[in-house]
Amino acid sequence: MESTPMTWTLPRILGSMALAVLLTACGGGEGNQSASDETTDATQADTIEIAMTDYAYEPSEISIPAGQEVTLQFTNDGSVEHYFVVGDSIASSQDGFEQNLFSGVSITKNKQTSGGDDEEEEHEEEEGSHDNVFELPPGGSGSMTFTLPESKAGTYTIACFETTGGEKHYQMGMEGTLTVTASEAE
Ligand SMILES: [Cu+2]
Repeated sequence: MESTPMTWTLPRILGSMALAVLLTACGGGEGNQSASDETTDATQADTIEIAMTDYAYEPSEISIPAGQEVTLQFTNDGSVEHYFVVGDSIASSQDGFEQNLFSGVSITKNKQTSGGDDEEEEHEEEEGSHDNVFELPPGGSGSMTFTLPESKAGTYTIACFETTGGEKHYQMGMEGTLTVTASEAE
């Protein structure tokens, strides 16, 4: 009975020594670890919801931080197909921008369309070459996820190049402003 305190005290001492060794081991690597933790925090996903209507974007002014993964979540609340295109100045052909914001940027697209039988929609999805354009049929929703490099910092125009009644949507007010903010600016 007297030996009872000894038998549990020794393992306790050994246990706390082992713990001390573990803590020391962890502490040694802390310098590197905290640096990568900060990077993880900075790239935390951010979601911005944008509704497309006849004929506007809501909101029409959005701000996206460079160097961070951002998801734009779209819904088409209008009665016709709408496009989300971002660039500098509108080309003379009026079918797009001279320079697209997303050129050279890898984008992950995701679409949910209520009318899944629409042939035109399927065709456009398979095409996959219009990386700079996000189009949605009426009632559709979808998202695009990307990380913009710091070199893209600046102010851009958002416009819809779909035509209804002989007029481009952006000419009817379906345009907006997208600002890419450099991370050092804050
Ligand atoms: Cu439109």
